[in-house]
Amino acid sequence: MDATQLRDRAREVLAANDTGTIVTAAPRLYPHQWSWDAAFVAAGLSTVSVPRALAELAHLLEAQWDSGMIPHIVFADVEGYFPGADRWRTAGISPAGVRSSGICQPPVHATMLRRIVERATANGGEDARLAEEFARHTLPRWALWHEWLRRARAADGSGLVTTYHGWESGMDNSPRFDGPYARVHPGEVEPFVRTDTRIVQDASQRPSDDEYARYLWLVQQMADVAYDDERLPGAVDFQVKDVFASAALAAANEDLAVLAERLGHAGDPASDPGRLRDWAAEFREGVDATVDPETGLARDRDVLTGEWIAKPTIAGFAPLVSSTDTAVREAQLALLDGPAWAGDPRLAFALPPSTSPVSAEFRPREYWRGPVWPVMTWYLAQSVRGNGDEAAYTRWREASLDQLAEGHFGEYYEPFTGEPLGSPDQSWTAAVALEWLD
Ligand code: 9WN
Repeated sequence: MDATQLRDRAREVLAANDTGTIVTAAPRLYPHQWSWDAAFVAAGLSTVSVPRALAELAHLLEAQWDSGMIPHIVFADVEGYFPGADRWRTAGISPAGVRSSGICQPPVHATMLRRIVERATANGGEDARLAEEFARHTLPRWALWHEWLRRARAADGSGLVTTYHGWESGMDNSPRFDGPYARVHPGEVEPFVRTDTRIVQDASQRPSDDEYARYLWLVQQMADVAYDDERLPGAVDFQVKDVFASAALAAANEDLAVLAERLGHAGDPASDPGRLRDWAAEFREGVDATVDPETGLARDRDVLTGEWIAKPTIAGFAPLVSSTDTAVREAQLALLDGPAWAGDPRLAFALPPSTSPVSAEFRPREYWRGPVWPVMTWYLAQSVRGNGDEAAYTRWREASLDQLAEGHFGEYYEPFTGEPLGSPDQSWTAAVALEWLD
């Protein structure tokens, strides 16, 4: 497929996944709205229609809890995904009329909103007016989201966000979580039937049943305390400081500060740029402090054992998202382009896999244990470009477009063969194609 065909197909995919209310994360596997997917999808949509992009974010914001938490799934009124809305037991906690999960995902929203506003401002006219008005109007809501993350998940001042479930990281079964999950021993889990393995029929591309038993056990533990932020630390068997989500939060605070400065924050103390920049610094420093001097990779930390988690996964490159330390950034870029990562000569495309292809943990087809995720390539690329590294951006753009030219918009890709895996027509993959081609 050439660039024009790819762009047309990506637009078709997003239009086909558009229910009129949301763009589902994927047509069959994920028929609802996911939090970080919605942010990336909105960025891609804004290349086609700024109002449609803003509507996607507005829908997500309607599901924001009173606490400030933005849930990781906002359920549409359809069946077909497990665990569905009932299993989460969030009725009465989520806003009236909203059915949501009870956990969150990485806070990339303000970063994507800044992108959308900048694109709309460049377009001028009605696009600029709508996007700027939307951003000005919703600034306090995004600030509340960031404030909640800091208060409920990082009150220890570590500058690192605690996650209570691998799903909160968005990298569900990454080797990062093998240690913490090995220490989760599910008690009696209410019976369940998975739907994902009916849709992705090669079960080796999805998490295992053992992993799912743990996933559901944690949901049960959180639902039993009604997702009460005060009670979660005493109730949940999985508690990990997530370095990648923390980097996303650092960057998002900076991006929100830029928006507040440009658009004015109308005396709203919550979205004061100085306050947001203090938070950005707190999480940036938190992330920088995790870098392992031996490997050069950032690390998560298991809160329950106090141990660092030094696994060779793409999350180790969190400083590329948040750090302002030039030495750290340059070392990380060299590592990422080197033979243990995107420079492995066996790769079909020189793109970073989710787990190092030369590591013992690497599984080329298994979800977050090895495949290349186009959305991660793009997120890292736009981060390094924002910090002035145009060359890396251009290299990854070309390789990623070569990967996507096969036209299925896979959720993830086998690194050596380039085979699309998981769901086809994944919305955020189509969105990323539009972003690359804009
Ligand atoms: C659980 C929707 C989501 C992404 C995650 C990805 C996958 C869900 C699942 O799909 O997670 O949230 O059922 O496997 O890991 O990053 O947001 O695309």
